[in-house]
Amino acid sequence: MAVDYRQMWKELDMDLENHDNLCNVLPVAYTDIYLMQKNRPKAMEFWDTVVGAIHGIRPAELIEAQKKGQKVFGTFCVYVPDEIIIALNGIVTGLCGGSQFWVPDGEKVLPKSMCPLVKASVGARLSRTCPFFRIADMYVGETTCDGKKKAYEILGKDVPMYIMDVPQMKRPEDIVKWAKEISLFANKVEEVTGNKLTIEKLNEAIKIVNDKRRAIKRVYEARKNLDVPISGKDALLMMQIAFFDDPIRCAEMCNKLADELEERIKNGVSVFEKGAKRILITGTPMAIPNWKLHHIVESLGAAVVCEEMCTGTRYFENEVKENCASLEEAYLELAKRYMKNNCACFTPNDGRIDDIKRLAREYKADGVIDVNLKFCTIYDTEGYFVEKELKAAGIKCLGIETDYDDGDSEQLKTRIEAFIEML
Ligand code: BJ8
Repeated sequence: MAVDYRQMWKELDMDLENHDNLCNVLPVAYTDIYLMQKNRPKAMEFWDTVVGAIHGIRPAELIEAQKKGQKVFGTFCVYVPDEIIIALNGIVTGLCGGSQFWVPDGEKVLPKSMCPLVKASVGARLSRTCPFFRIADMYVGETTCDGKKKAYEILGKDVPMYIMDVPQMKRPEDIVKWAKEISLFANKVEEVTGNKLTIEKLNEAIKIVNDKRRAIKRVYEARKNLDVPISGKDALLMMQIAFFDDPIRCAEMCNKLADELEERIKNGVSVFEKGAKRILITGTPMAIPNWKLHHIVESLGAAVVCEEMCTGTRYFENEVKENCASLEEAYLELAKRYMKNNCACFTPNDGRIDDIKRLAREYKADGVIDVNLKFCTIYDTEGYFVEKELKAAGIKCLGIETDYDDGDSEQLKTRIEAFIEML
């Protein structure tokens, strides 16, 4: 029997009427985009259940944990080290908004010429229609792009907000600075949770997060195979939910999915027609429920085999050294790992171009789509190098700009179809 979460949402002071509007659109979109796919891995049933009650199951778990004294930290970026929060018995939940539904509420306080991810995140909070934004005891922001920095000032008027100062370059002194910033963050999380950080606890948390990375990596490894055992859409969904789920359960479910995919590979099972063109997508992150581009690409018969983005390889590649001897060593090791993320907010950011070329090779991509969320200046500008360098390497690339609205879907379809035909 379906559980009724209305009382929980009421207690979270959500706008129930408006939330109903959101709840009415999601299942229709999910059925069209996900459930109509043929030959999906059976293990995806877990993610179907999660999405089926996305504002119910996990929020209820978080509230239960809060009743037992745990604190929930909402984050917006893959530079924030989950390990610190987990080591202090806190819970991490992603907060990036991926739905057009929240954009108009964001636009009430933000310029229209801001990226939809920021507008949707602020809109989700201000419209009181996302339980995760209601539950989090503290939001953790970071100094990445200008839009986020300014939006955090607005959110910070509404909820307790802590900002991590991310360096803009990757010189050795920047890594040391980031290690210091991580130690300051640890102090803050200690204060909020009332717990004391020890190296034993931090080592345990490092292992938990590495295990999660390894499990997700197994799923991605399976996508390198010529018979692709999982659609890009399903892999993206697994990634998106990883930002919200309990890390141990996440690893368990991803490993289970990977087992099935490896079995499929042995049996030559593919979810795509033979000869389907293989596409690597790079660019700005795709927060749930932003499935737009994957859906368009795969509806045209091509296979998305990899995402070089924060909802993709940047989330799980590179592990943190385990079994550190002291907190200082662990902070430095965390800093080293997190600074291997290649976000366009860094200058220079050549590592990202190298990654795209490497991943295109590893995943045997026939072409790359560089996607930019409208008004994201940093990724838009970096697109110049992405296209130039890929061209020089003989890799076909299509640069596109889009947002959460479906208004440009037909136009995108035409461009992407022409690109796929040309591959
Ligand atoms: S590490 S990509 S998660 S900052 S799309 S809000 S950059 S204007 S999300 Fe990001 Fe961290 Fe970088 Fe990843 Fe700004 Fe661009 Fe919007 Fe963006």
